[in-house]
Amino acid sequence: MRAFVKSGLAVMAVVFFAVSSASGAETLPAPQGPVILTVSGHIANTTDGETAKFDRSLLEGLGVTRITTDTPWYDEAVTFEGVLARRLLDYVGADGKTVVATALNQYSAEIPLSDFQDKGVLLALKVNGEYLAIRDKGPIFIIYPFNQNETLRNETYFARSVWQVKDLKIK
Ligand SMILES: Nc1nc2c(c(=O)[nH]1)N[C@H]1C(S)=C(S)[C@@H](COP(=O)(O)O)O[C@H]1N2
Ligand SMILES: [Mo]
Repeated sequence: MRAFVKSGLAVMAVVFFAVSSASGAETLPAPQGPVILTVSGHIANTTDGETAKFDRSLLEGLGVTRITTDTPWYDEAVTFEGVLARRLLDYVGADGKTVVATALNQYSAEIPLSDFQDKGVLLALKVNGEYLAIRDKGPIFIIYPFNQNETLRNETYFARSVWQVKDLKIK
């Protein structure tokens, strides 16, 4: 009887594995708190079959990284804390060429996916230890490591530094 139950479970596990790997898609844990970011478009893994929605703790669960840099938006160098954009791309299984980042005020920028993969872009949630308030460029500010790389210190990358980000679409 026990062996029967065990082998039944083993069969179910194999079937489940086959189904989940056939599409390569995973269901990600659903947000419990307020949704601050929705990722849509060409992604394999979703929270609801359609998009990947994140509350703050799901995002921070991907691992928190810091960048200290000068920027056009603060008088002095500040320390940003958040999630590396490439970690988010891996987690949602992003596959594409471009990310369209849209802000709460409907500003949007097209960002090459390669920036997120190779340029150490941070989805910043905090500045100098404090969560970014919406009135202060929160909840998410796309930040490049400007001080580490002088080729980033120009209008092209400043224009991709979207603040009040609410939505990333992978195309
Ligand atoms: N949410 C949001 N992010 C944005 C913008 C915007 O209007 N809204 N402007 C972008 C552009 S075009 C540039 S050059 C810089 C400008 O920052 P500044 O307006 O503080 O000079 O932020 C970028 N990020
Ligand atoms: Mo700009």
